[in-house]
Amino acid sequence: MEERKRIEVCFTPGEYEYFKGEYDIVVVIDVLRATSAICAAFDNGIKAIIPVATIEEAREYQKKGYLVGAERKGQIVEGFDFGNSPYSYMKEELRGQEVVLSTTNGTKALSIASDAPTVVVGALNNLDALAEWLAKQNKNILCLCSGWQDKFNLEDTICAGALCDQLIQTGNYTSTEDSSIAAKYLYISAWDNPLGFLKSSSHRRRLKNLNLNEDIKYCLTPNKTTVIPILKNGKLVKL
Ligand code: 3SL
Repeated sequence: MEERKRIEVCFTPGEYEYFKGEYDIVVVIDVLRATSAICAAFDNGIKAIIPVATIEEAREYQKKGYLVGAERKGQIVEGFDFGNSPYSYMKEELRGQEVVLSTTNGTKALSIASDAPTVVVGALNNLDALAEWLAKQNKNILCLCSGWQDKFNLEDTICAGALCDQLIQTGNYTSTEDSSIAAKYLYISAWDNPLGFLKSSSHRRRLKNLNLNEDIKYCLTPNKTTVIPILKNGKLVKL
C-alpha cells in the first residue's frame, strides 16, 4: 500500500524555518484579510498580484507606474492606491490588471514561502475548492499560517485545521505534528459558528475597532469562490 502523504500546520512565519524544505506544496493562509482579499481579487478577474514583503519594495513598483495596495496594522498606508479589504478588489477598473500588494503578515508569509516548489493561497473563502485540488496532488503539504507579527492567531489556524480535516478524510493523508492535530481540534470546535468562535480573537477586535465589520464577515464566510491563486515567478496568478 502506498504511504500516506502528510498535511501539516506551521502556526507562524517565525516557525517556518523548522518546516522548510520538507514539503512540495505550501498553502499560505491569512484569513483576516490578505489571502481572502487575494481570492476576492481573482474572483473579480484580476490578472496578477505581485506580493511584496516591504513598503520600500511597494514604493519601487509604484514609481514604475504599478497600481499598489499597501496595508500596515489594518490601515491603508498613506500614498498607496488601496489597502487590504476584499471589497477594494471588486472594482471594475481592476479587472484584467496586474497589481502589487504589501500587507503586515500575509505577503511576508508569501515571501518566506516563495522558495517552496509550489505555493498556493488559502482562505476560508476558497476552502472546499482548495481542499479538493490539494487532495488530487498527492503531495506533502504545509499550511503556513501568517499569524500576527509572528504570533499565533486563531483564524488562520482554524482554516489550516479545516484543510487537514478534509484531506485526512480522503484516507490518503495524515498529520503527525502536534500543531496540525491542535489546528484540527480548533477547527472542529469553531466550525458551527466561526464568527461567534472568533468574537474575542485579537485580530477580529483590531479590525472591529477600525470599523471593518463587513470585511470580517466576508473573510469568515466559507466557500465564496473556487479560485486558487498560485505563485509563478514571483506573481500570483489564477490556477
Ligand atoms: O496581516 C496581513 O497581512 C493583513 O491581512 C492584516 S489586515 O487584516 O489587513 O489588518
